[in-house]
Amino acid sequence: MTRSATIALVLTGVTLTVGATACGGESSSANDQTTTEAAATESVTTSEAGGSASGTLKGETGPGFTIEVSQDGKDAETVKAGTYTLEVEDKSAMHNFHLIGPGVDQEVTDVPFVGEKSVTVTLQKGTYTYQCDPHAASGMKGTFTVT
Ligand SMILES: [Cu+2]
Repeated sequence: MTRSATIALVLTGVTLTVGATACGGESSSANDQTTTEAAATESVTTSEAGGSASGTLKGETGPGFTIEVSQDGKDAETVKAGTYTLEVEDKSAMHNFHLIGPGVDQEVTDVPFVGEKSVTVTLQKGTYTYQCDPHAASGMKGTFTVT
């Protein structure tokens, strides 16, 4: 009995010490730091997205030997730099949709794929080429300029 009583006291002491430490300044300051960092990261991300143009681009490949990228229903020729949702509609198992340009080299849909896929792309100033790889040499490609 004496031995288990001692163990119980020791355990209680350890628990109290840990509890006191956790409730002390260390814990709350750690929480404050975490909150501050998270808030900072969020605001940076938001201001970057808000500061540049952003929106949606639509890509279409197939069903014939045609490929295009449009913005607001018009053929995309000039697009502002920023982060975009690129929605690609692949209408044929013969074609793919591949976007190549500064910082981007992405095959959004592969050749056998048919259907829709959405990806996020960050466009920088320069010229981007979208193409169907198997048929790019026969003209199944286009470009747009990012300003
Ligand atoms: Cu093709």
